[in-house]
Amino acid sequence: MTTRIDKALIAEQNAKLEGFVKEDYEALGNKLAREDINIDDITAMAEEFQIAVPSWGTGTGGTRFARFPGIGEPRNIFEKLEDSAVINDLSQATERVSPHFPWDKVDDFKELKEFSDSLSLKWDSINSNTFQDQAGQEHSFKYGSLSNTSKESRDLAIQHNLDCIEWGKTLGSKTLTVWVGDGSNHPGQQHFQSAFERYLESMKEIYAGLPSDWELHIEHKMFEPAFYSTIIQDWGSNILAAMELGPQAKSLVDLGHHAPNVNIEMIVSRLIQFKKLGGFHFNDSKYGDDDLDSGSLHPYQQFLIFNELVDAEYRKQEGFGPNYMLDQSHNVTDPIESLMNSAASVQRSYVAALLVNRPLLTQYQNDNDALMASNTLKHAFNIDVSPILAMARLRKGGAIDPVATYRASGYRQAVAKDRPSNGQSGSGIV
Ligand code: LRH
Ligand code: MN
Ligand code: MN
Repeated sequence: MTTRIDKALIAEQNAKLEGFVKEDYEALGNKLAREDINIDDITAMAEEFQIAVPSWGTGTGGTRFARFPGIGEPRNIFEKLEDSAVINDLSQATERVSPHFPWDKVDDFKELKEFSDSLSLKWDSINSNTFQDQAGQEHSFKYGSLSNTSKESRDLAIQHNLDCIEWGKTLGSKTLTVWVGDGSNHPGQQHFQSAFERYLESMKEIYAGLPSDWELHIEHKMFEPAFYSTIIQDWGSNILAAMELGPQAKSLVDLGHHAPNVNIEMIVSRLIQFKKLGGFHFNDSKYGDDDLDSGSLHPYQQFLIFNELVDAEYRKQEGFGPNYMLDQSHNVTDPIESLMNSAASVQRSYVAALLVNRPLLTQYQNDNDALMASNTLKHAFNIDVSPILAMARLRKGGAIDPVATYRASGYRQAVAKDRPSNGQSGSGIV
């Protein structure tokens, strides 16, 4: 039986806060009006904003040391969808789910599509997995998948990606995201150029199987599981591969996959300029690929990334329309709460970036007025857009305070009765 959060409960919880939200919204509306910004225009854009939930993010994550499962964790893709529906019902910003195969075990894709339709959920990018061996796998990925020296292993990895495309067609997806762990752990272990050539040859076969209205997103990551070299270690190798493959191949930026202090917003700008920005995996990190909740550590960086994205929208940049997705590991929080918080955090960055006075910024840039250019961005970042986010949710039938409403619903305790822990759901290191 599918458990949902009662609309009456959402309305009851909202009723307690609605008066305050309206007061705050009016005050912010007056403040923005002084800058010639119509708050309702911004709220309408906030209502349009969507970011996909990763199916694997609905389970508790973990590290290679341990995983501490919570109660009532989803045990399969159907239960992950149920949790995703709750996230969307309350946050009204996550109508898409991004699956990961074969982590998400599916016997009948038509049945899965009917189930997601019944929850009013859609499917975002399909993630393939050739970074581990499956039970009984004949040709191992121990020494890589798409770049493996063994043709049999490469063929297996290619076929899995082609299968992902077929499954995605049934689900109504339009994107395949390929991240591989291929690389080396010892200097000299691998011939860099030959390995990259093998990777490109394999990717060309996958690209050839892509329907004409699909995109192939390549995700780079500096390290892990390989700790000396990684085949697509940064945006340089990523864009080279995407350019080699063709216009339907684009780069995907996972915020946790760069060296510390790398200027990610500038990478985003470069990819936009060359029509190669495919999408994002949002998360935050302090040390490496920590997969912390989005905006929990570097909200200004997240805002600066959206400054580039909104700038591209503003300039009507050709070929621009990236997929937004969360990719986080929730080790100590309820994943539903973290995902709702993170969706709102990313939406906040988007809305704040909409408030940047772009003609003024351009003028300061042209005048080389570094201080005022920087202040123009900071001014928008410092505006508390919470009333806009709350109003957007309220107008769409979501919760003014998603976490409080979720807690009041007792959803997790209710599903825990039907979902005895098997200690296995979720993934290890993601
Ligand atoms: C790799 C990664 C990639 C995988 C996911 C589980 O670190 O970010 O997106 O598919 O984690
Ligand atoms: Mn990722
Ligand atoms: Mn990652």
